[in-house]
Amino acid sequence: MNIIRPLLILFLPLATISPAEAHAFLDHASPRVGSTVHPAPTQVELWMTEDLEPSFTKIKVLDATGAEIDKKDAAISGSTMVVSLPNLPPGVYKVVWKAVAVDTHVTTGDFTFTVN
Ligand SMILES: [Cu+2]
Repeated sequence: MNIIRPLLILFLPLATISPAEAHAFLDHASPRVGSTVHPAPTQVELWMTEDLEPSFTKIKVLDATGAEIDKKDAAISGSTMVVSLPNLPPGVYKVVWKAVAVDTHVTTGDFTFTVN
């Protein structure tokens, strides 16, 4: 038991991130997470770590009041999702995403970017 316990602690984290359990997480985004950009972007694009199930994957861009300001034309292809933006005045915007990987696992996340 004295030997087995440390071994379990060592190998458990490796088991939970095996490829079969891979979920779609955000790899990188344009505009970049937390960035300040000028001029205002015309779209937000997310590159995920896994291929996405288009019918259930969602991306929204919200203004500081929480109102959705994207053009609701989200397009999902492979592991990327993109949505168009109107002319954005300076301010802080929040990107909210829900990704359903082709293995049906759901992940969600959000980040902000600033237009100045
Ligand atoms: Cu998964």
